[in-house]
Amino acid sequence: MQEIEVVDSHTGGEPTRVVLAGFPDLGGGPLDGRRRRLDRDCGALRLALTTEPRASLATVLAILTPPTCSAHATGVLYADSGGSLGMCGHGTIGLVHTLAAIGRLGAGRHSIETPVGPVEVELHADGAVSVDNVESYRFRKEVSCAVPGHGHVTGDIAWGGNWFFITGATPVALEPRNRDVLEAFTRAIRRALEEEAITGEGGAVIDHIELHAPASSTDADSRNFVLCPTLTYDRSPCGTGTSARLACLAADGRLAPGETFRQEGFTGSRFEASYRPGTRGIRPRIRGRAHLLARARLLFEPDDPLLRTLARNPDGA
Ligand code: PYC
Repeated sequence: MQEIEVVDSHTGGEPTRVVLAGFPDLGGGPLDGRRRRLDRDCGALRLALTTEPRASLATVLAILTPPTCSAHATGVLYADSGGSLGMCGHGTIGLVHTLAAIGRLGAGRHSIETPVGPVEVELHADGAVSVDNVESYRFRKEVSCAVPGHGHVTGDIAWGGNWFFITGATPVALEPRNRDVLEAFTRAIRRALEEEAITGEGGAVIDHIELHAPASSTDADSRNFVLCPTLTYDRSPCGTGTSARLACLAADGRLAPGETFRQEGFTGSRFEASYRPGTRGIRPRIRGRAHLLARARLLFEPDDPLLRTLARNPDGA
């Protein structure tokens, strides 16, 4: 019987499942190559680890993989039920908290290798984690697409470790009671971008849609709703989404280097963010907290018909 050892945590409500052992060997070499092998060969197992009955649809996997050199504490591949991710901010916070809790990482600064480049992390004495994310930048400003039932919606396209379409044009308040409307609206934006062939740089699929509005409390600067590739929303304020938003604010001269930006997520949890100037855009720093949920050995019986169903349709649940 196949066994996979995991530690589950959440960062501001968004689940991270760190895969410690038992996942198929994805080979050596650059992490983007291992990411392609994950997408090509492991779809059914990825779905088995990120969907019912073993997981919530929001679950992001952080699959440990050896780093390409000893400068990095570990390598990691992120994936959810929609596919692999380049980077994941809440997932990196969950990963660092988990590795510290099981004695594999101490306090202080470390480098973590991801398929989109190394990120520096800092484990603080109070348990919070800061992530110095990959360089983030705005690719296109004020791009419009026709969204059925909503007319033309205009937003910016930005990179924060994943590709985002970011808009302040929201049909309803970013409140939990409007979740269904917001999911339907952001899914419709995603479809419209695909239909109009609006992409990130180099034709990259824009697989995250971010809405923003004024914060609901006076001690935050903004509130967001982020649709993930899973087609459900991020329960955390989304680390890569916050990075992409900072890149847009910086490009518009609305946030200075070093200034703190307090991002409230759709469920009310917070990240604190700031940036340093980068070469092309900015170097964002995101600070948040994760909490442990479980350490488990997940079992996969070879005659489980569910696995055969997932193997027949490894691209989607
Ligand atoms: O925190 O970057 C993030 C993230 C991406 C998808 C879900 N969370």
